[in-house]
Amino acid sequence: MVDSILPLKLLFLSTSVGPLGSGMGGGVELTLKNIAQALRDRNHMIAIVAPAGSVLEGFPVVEIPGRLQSTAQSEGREAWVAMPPESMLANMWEYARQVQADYDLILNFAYDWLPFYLTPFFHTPIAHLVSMGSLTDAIDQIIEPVVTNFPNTIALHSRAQAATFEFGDRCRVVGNGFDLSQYQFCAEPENMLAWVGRLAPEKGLEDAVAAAQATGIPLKIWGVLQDVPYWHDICDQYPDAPVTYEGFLSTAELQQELGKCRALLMTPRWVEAFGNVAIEALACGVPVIAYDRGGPAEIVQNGKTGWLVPPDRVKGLVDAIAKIDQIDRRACREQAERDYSLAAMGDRVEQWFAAILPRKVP
Ligand code: HBI
Repeated sequence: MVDSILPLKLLFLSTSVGPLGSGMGGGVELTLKNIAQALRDRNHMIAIVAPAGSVLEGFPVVEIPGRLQSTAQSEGREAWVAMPPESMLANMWEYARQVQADYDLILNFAYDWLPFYLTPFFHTPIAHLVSMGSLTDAIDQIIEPVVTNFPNTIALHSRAQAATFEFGDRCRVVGNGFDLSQYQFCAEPENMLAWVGRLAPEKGLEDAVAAAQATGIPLKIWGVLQDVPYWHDICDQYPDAPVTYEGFLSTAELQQELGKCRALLMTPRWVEAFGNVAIEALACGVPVIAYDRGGPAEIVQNGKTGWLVPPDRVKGLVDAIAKIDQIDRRACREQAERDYSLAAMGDRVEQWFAAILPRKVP
């Protein structure tokens, strides 16, 4: 517990692209849940606001109706800000405006223009946890004045993500944290590889499939099938690859299956802001083979908890797979416990909030 932080009343505003529990919110769904747990463990009061249909076990959710935002990463740098009729995001922030006086701090998880634009209009301080690297000029340009006029209120997950924004050096890097009691260590894997994430072009799944074909080691794929034509193209391109799509599993089911794998392959085409799945794998004792870019490159300890390979080259993946048995699976679990537990993340988030809020004299 950071000494200057008394129990706070916190309002969490979730991602705008899918209900909590649907998987469409990607890593943010898990991040929001883990931060809520870490802070509730420290006696803070959390209220969560999210799209209608959201479910988060253990937490009441204020469900907001309306049409969801389109995903920011599927637009271009020049994309205009788009708001649908009956916007869920607008409804969410109208709710926040009405109740803001009941809270010490609002925490925004949405990667959208509106929350940043509204920040100066609110009385209650707003903190923003930005979930992706720089994607569009419009979003960069609306975040920058918040960085300047509301110091310490913008946090990111990794230094690599920060480096994609020209104002990145003025943002806080908080990593992430997980309830490691939900992840069982597996010492003896089966002969298979894992790939976990939204099946979408920015995730580079085709390289993992090519590596499975080259090594002949079966590859299990878990995650939301977000881009069906993309997946069908991969299947057409690698008809004989030993790969199976295993669907989108809950954390409990995923960690059970993931733990049985010899390694997790991470093949991002973009600067992955963090790479939650890398921590989930390490927590199960599963080494991570990742392209040397983005968040995973700051997580994987090359040669100790996995291998970092030159980006976008399947040969690097194949070479790393050949030497995966050099990695001690126990060292993987130990790294997760040291750096990415709920307690470690709770400390970082409390320190972040203490930097934003006026010191509350007890
Ligand atoms: N796109 N417009 C928009 N808003 C979000 O909150 C958002 C997104 N794309 C992806 C996303 N959030 C989450 O999947 C992050 O975890 C990446």
